[in-house]
Amino acid sequence: MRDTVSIRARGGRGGDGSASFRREKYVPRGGPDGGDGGRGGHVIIAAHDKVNSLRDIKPGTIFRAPSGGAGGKSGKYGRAGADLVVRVPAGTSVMDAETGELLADLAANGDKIIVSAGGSGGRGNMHFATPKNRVPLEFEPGGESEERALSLEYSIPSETAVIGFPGAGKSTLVRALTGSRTPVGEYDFTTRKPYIGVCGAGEFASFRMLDMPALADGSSEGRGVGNFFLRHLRRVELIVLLIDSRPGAPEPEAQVETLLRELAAYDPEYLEKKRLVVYNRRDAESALKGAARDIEIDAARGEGLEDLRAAISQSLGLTEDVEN
Ligand SMILES: Nc1nc2c(ncn2[C@@H]2O[C@H](COP(=O)(O)OP(=O)(O)OP(=O)(O)O)[C@@H](O)[C@H]2O)c(=O)[nH]1
Ligand SMILES: [Mg+2]
Repeated sequence: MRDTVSIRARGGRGGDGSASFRREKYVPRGGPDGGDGGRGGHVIIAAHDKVNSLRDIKPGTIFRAPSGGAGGKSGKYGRAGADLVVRVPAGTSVMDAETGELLADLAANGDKIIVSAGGSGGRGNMHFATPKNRVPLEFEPGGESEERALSLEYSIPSETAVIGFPGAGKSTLVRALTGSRTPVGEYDFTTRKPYIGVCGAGEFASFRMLDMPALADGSSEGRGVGNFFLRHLRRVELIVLLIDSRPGAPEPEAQVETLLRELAAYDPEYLEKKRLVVYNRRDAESALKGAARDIEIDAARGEGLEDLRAAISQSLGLTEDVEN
């Protein structure tokens, strides 16, 4: 999965204006009739729901839109250069690679931005006639477009995500709640990349949930699969901290502390998101004596899932108070 890519974009050059004169019988030299050039094509980046990642965009590609056509005789306009549309998945941020400025967040299908506008068409000599100069030879050349260095960053659009220690049961939980096919395994670090599922919440609503690879002490230093996947928390509103309560696992408070520290190491703003602490494996009750807990579940047996679904729906403001 490629989540970031650097590219360049350059709109088309504008077409030149034309310098021409009417030819009329018996008139040696008619008035100026040179038309305007057409504008160059824009380079546009657009979110499209058939695109799921940035992997098809080759790093370093220069996207060049075609030039506008030159103006012609008899006031004819040059044709505009076609726009070049680069399709990206919904959830792509577009940044100016030189300044780091966020140019657009293409969050939803159809969102788009012109990243390099085509040059304007030059004016034809029609426009340059004056009472003093009836035979202007001047015309304007087409405008140039400015090449831009861009970086694209994709983070999966999802309302919620589950993070936790290796083997805490994150994938089991996301499968149980959403029916996603995220892999479940006996070994630590089974999940190597984020998986998404959709969970129904009442008749009209649903939320998306990301199953994340394990986060552990040292993920920010590359332990396990590292922490690259935390990029995909960016659009998440609510983070579910799934606590492993197997005997021998660190104390719940210590797990929460480690998870928060690892989140902050990636991006301190992540600590401002809503959180829900969930204890997996009710069968290991003894390990949890006295611990403050929001919700307990047994993901494998499907216990407590309704409470969890309700708590998430409520936190996201999805709880129905719709009549009829
Ligand atoms: N008894 C019991 N076993 C569970 C529960 N949840 C998960 N397991 C088992 O624990 C193992 C790990 O579960 P996963 O869902 O893959 O855990 P994970 O947190 O996604 O693991 P990583 O992706 O490796 O971090 C699997 O063998 C699951 O069947 C539970 O609530 N109760
Ligand atoms: Mg997993």
